[in-house]
Amino acid sequence: MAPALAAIAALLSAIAAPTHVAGLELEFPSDWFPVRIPRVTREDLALPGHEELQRGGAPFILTNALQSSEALTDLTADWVKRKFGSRHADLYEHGIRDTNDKPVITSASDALEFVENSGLAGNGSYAMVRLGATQTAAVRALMRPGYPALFDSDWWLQSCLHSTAARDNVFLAVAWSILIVGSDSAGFHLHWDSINTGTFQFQVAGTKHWVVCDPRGEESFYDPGDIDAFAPDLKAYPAFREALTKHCAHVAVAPGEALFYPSNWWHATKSDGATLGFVGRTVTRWNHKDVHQALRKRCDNPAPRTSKPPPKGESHLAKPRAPAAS
Ligand SMILES: O=C(O)CCC(=O)C(=O)O
Repeated sequence: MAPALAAIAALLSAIAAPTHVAGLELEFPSDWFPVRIPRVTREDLALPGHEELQRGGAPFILTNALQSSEALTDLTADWVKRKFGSRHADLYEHGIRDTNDKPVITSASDALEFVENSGLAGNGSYAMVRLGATQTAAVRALMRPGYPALFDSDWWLQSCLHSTAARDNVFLAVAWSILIVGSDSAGFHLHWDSINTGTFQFQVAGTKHWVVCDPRGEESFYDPGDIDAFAPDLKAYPAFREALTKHCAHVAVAPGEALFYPSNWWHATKSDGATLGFVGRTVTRWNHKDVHQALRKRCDNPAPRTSKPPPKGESHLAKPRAPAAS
């Protein structure tokens, strides 16, 4: 074949070939997920030219987030049980596939035990252990050196909430800081996080797949929980093709890495193997006014967080629903 024809044939076959995601047996058409999320080291992040990332203005992956820290060896499910076993955890027995998956509130020990056993049975479940300010500090201590300044907004909370008890209340009420333990294939449906913070997740164990979508495309995202972002039903949700081909990224975050995304970015996840992550929220120059407003609004109008009104006929005496995880 003439070289020009061979080049065109190679190009056409590259365009037609689906992108194979190892491990999860996921295959995506090659025109999906055009958004690129930069991968940077801690050293890169500090360099001039990375100001937008340093300030939390765009998503990125920190590739050596846990390098030389104790977290990779010491922050295990057993450590979580030993340190925080008697704290409350939200157990999602089937993961969080849509907004109907509600948590069972139980002890962290029982939740982690459930997740371990569900992994052995081949089912994806999630345990989320909400941490107060003191527990968060204990986890962060395992992540030094090199904990990025962007992921620490204690200074902001301390300037508004003067006691540890008040900060703990906010931490627990809005899931400011959580340990999230999943079994293979556990995931979270496509959604955005409440109260407008930026969010980061350190991947401590296992690999987690993420679909991360720019909110400028949210007209095509439908409602949180409608779409399985890893296997979307484009017949039922045709506008989501626009999301897939223009506004979303797919990334796999490996142990030792951390993903950051700014406020309002939509995201969905799937665990590849057993996973353990440390999730935190953060306040940046882009979002601090909105976070302040959102927290005030919650204090002025402390209503239960339900995305939908109760079905007709549901008794007002029905068991209250636990708040959603994020
Ligand atoms: O880790 C996950 O599976 C999802 C976490 C998440 O979506 C969140 O923290 O908002």
